[in-house]
Amino acid sequence: MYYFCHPKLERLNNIHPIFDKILNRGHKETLLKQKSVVVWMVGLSGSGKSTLAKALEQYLYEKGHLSQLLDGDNLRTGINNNLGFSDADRIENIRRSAEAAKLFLNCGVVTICSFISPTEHIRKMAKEIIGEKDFFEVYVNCPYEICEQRDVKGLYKKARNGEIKNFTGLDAPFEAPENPALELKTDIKELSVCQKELTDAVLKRIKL
Ligand code: ADX
Repeated sequence: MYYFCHPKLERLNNIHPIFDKILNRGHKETLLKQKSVVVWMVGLSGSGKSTLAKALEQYLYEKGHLSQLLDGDNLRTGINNNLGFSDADRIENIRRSAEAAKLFLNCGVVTICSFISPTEHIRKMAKEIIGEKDFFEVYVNCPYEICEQRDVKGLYKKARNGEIKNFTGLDAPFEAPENPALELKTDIKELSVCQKELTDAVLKRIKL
């Protein structure tokens, strides 16, 4: 269990979750004519996660599928706005985000998550929260040097200049996923090719 950010588990003693709802995930999947899944996009800042995630959301919409995109930068302006980039804060960021993803998953929605999720430990936690069979891990693989050249947000330059601490891949770790369900090498493949590989794999996965 990964509740080490909330050690006071005894607080849960008088809580009575109602998981025996009349309507379950299956009813909602039938309504939406799709199987839900969490597509968990892993990769360095600037690797192309958000671009691919947005393209996937648009594609699914055009095909009549309901999806929800959860993106690190977005959630960090709201539900996670009290968190930074220390190891502990990243763990809490992913814990909350995975719990949010699970709510959408259980509502039958195709949930697209775009987070650096830099370590094996963090991804294992997300996978445990969501459930292994519903966790579709996509590694958006792009070397640090290429992300640094792209530097879409100007963060790599700031990190080099010491203006940002704990920057993933520089002075904070990034461990590549060992066995992702899908790997997209955005440095050597056209974006359109990566997009097609992603949409094909997800469409197959969500067919009722
Ligand atoms: S995670 O490591 O906790 O999974 P998350 O995906 O939520 O990260 O947020 C990453 C985004 O925050 C990056 O795309 C970038 O825009 C921004 N950011 C700001 N500071 C940092 C940092 N020190 N390391 C990485 N990303 C950072």
